[in-house]
Amino acid sequence: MFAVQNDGLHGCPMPQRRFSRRSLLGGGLAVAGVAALCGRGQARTAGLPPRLRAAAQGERRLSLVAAERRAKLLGADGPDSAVWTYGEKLFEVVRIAQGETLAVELENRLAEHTAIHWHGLRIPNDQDGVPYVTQPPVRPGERHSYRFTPPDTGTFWFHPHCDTVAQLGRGLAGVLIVEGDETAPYDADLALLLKDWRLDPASGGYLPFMTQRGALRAGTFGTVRTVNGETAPRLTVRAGGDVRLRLLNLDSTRVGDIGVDGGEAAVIAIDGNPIAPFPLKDWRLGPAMRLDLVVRAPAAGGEVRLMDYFAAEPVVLATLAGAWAPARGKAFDPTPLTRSAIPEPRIRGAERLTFAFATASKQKSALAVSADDGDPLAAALLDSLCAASTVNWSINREAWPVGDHSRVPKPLAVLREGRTYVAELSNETPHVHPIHLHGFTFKVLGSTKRELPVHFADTVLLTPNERITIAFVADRPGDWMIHCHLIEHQETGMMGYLKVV
Ligand SMILES: [Cu+2]
Repeated sequence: MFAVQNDGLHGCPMPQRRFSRRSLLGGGLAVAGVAALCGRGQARTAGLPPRLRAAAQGERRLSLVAAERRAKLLGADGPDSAVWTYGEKLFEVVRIAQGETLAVELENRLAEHTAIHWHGLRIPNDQDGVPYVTQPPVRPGERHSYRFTPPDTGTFWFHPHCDTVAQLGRGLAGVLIVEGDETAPYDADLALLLKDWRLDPASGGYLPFMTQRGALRAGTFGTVRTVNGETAPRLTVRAGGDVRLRLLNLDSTRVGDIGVDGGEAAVIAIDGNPIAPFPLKDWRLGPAMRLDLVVRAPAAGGEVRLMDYFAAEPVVLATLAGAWAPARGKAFDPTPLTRSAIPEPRIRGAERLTFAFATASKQKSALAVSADDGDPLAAALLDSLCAASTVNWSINREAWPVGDHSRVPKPLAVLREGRTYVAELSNETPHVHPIHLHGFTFKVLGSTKRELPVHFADTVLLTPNERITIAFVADRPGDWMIHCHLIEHQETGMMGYLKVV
């Protein structure tokens, strides 16, 4: 059993000079072990870990070993907790450049099968990481390779797709940053990973990840809120600098209402997709969603706080503390990021789809077509890790079935490759549902309830009784999952798939 390093982003003295782009991106600003290194007088500060070493021209190799390790999630004096991770860090943060190929070797040292879904990446269906649907599960002791070239820049993540409530609940997730969108260098570039843990504070052990009460309502919340594995970390940044914050909601349940207190902040990307910068007031960040911000760091000795305003009592997620010589005196005016070439939906003449997200009635949940012999989906439904544990929720009156019968769902829709689809996502419940479509980056066109900027995303939050219209080009064939990313909803029926042929 290994102890993992929390990605503590505690600041330490940074060299008294302006960072060049090269020093920012070149890997000198390692995060891991920052606190230990500071005491020896080495200059380190908050930042992303180094890039992977190039294995060959244009290729980066990544080795991930899914295993149980130990981590300090309840503070230095608290008991250890067992976490499931892909490596020696609590969350692996992987950086590659746009155009590079990522070659991943996953080894499963867990006691149950797993796989890796690459959330938000527009990659071929056979690399999408959904057991039985796009690949066989990776059994304990087995290895599996992934190889793909992410087409888009941005802030992405990866996680398992069966028994997610327990595997992600124990921390099995990582971050993939595809670089190449910057038009001007930032003074710091930080990934902030938001995740709660269902821990018993006395023992450090886990409370049940799923409860019937939670699964039927807004989900079962964690007891310990962390950012990069720490409670309300304090990050030292250059006074007056422009700090890129990549926020990732890796939690299974928690919806944040993200704001910044004490300084200026602008939204520059949503789910990794650049958007014309606009001032951050507050932004609902549901499970699996990402938000890239630029925040103007405070003057030396000052503080800017990253807040969650969702609860009646606002929560400080992290504090940026200004230090050292001021970086720049210019007014706060973030430059837009460079956009990737996401296919533009052609709305005129597009085919219309509707997806209703609702509770499941008992009769409706049994509405499924008979299994074909040899259909891999039939196998999925006999595997308790991948079938629904019970049925509470549905999409278009169909629920992802439970494992005690041999019926498989048909696709929610069959789409023609290359065509544009406009889909209305309709929340017929009094609960929030962060809806994720695999494989496609869709354009959010509008909401019946909220002012939303038109933006590209892979996950969109449906608030109670809200309808949101999205559009996308179905440009790659395969079976693509669509589901709620509130994991207890996903695992109790709110999941289906679209077949693109
Ligand atoms: Cu949901």
